[in-house]
Amino acid sequence: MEVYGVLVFALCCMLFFNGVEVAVGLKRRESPSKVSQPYRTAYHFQPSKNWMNDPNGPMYYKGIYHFFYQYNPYGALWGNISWAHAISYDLINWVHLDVALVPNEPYDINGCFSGSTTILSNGAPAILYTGSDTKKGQVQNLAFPKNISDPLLIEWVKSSHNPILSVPDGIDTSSYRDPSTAWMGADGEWRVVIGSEMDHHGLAILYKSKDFTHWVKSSSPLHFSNKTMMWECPDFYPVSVKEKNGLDTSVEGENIRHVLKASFNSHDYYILGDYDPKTDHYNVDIDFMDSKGSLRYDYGRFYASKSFYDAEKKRRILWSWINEGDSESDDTKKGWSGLQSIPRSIWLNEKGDQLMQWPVKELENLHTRKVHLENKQLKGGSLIEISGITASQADVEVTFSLSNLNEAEVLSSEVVDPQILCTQKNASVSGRFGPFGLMVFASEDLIEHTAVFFRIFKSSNDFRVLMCADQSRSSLRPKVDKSIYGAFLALDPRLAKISLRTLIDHSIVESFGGEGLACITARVYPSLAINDQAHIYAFNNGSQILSISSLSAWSMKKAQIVPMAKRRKPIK
Ligand code: DQQ
Repeated sequence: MEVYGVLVFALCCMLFFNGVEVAVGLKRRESPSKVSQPYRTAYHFQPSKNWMNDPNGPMYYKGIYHFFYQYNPYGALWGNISWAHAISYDLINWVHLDVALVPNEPYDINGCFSGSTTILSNGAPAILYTGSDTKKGQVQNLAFPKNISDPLLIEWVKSSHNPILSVPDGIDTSSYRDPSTAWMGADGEWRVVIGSEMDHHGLAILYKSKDFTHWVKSSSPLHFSNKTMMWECPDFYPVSVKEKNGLDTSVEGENIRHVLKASFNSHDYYILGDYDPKTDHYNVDIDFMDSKGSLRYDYGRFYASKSFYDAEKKRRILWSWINEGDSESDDTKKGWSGLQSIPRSIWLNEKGDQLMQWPVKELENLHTRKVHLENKQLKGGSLIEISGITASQADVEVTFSLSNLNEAEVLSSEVVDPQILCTQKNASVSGRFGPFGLMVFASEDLIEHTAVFFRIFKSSNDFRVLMCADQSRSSLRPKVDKSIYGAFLALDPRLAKISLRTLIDHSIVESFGGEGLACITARVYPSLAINDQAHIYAFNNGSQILSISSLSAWSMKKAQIVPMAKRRKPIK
């Protein structure tokens, strides 16, 4: 096994990767500028500086998780788009490696755009990515590891066949990108979809290949929609209807349904359906933007996501780009832009009509000081502080129990946009059951706070649970985004308690309602409630009494996300 020698830096720490010793140089952290950095996160993935957007090609290979992402090595704004690369043993602590793909060929000189990895039949990985060529036209390219016995996969070689695909007739060269992970069909041929737009309709163009290099376009796309524009970053994968375990992308058989995700309108939407691997026909239940409703991975900031199958732990993991809600000049000042979500396990719910999401279990290894309380009454108009933990760097899980639900407010209309409802009835608007939930990044005087909360409504013979993330008072700074987000939780509050898990990390508030039924991610930029000036409260601003059946909150340790020191040549 290869051991990499290192140049010695002033501070150096070693991470041990199952016997592969990776030397990590903790060079004195270069602050991109002299500005203070209250918004850098402690346990969400981010590079030490510069621009980051889409997650690309996550995979598990020879005992190591690999993560690539769209990156500008030279600045805090989008540009010079390259594939940066990091590795991990637990999806939480990471070592940054050399950039894997840089735009240096005529077929990608204007950017190595998004794409995916596929583990081929011989066990070796391949990258399919979009290149922006000399004329800024989009083409598809292929790259392979230089040395497949290197578990770190440090060097990647672009195929001499590149570009392996050019835009088909009828498609604009600027609307042809983001190849998915490939899967194998019933005939033993590979399939891949590419995001596109035709006649102002979003579509996933389907290609087939016997050798992964020569691809033939199928006569029909895998799917298209006349209710959306361009689809970016399509993802297509099987889910089990019987168990929470994830499935490898090529798995077929009984008790399997397929998810198609497309990124458009600044959100990640998904649909469920049955895929026939013989005909490539995909028969969907409820289509994108249907009047019956649209499913989204996350109802806040969450875009260009990508999933992968973790063969080690038999689960499907979802990553997503969480962009900034401040201005470009703020990003230039702070020297960086963009976060990744905490990797989430995803699986089909028991009813089979939506996905569930939960932070990967490994995150709990960062739990440190814990506070816990049970059976605590919260009268109408009251709040309690969750003290004793680091409020700017925490993981909070709370379950509320309610009684006398017949007293709930009546929701007059059946079809209501949850975001509009959360905006009309924000955290300061008192109701009956709700708003109740958590106030995070709260200043002592509560002038600043971000509220993640619920409201219960009665409709004709049903109940509806609304989940909101209200950023309207998240900052005294005038020019940062203060949207209010909303989603309905598909649960019956007569049968289930209402739970909320919120990951709080300096400028991100990632919330999971109803044990993962709905997620809302917010980016906030408090000016008072930063670092040890931040507080967390559980609150009830409704008139009805309710109780906290259980609340556990932990301070979170900082994840190790560190650059690899410059290596000398590998020592055998
Ligand atoms: N970002 C990439 C594109 C993709 C977009 C460029 C989505 O490949 O369509 O950085 O955020």
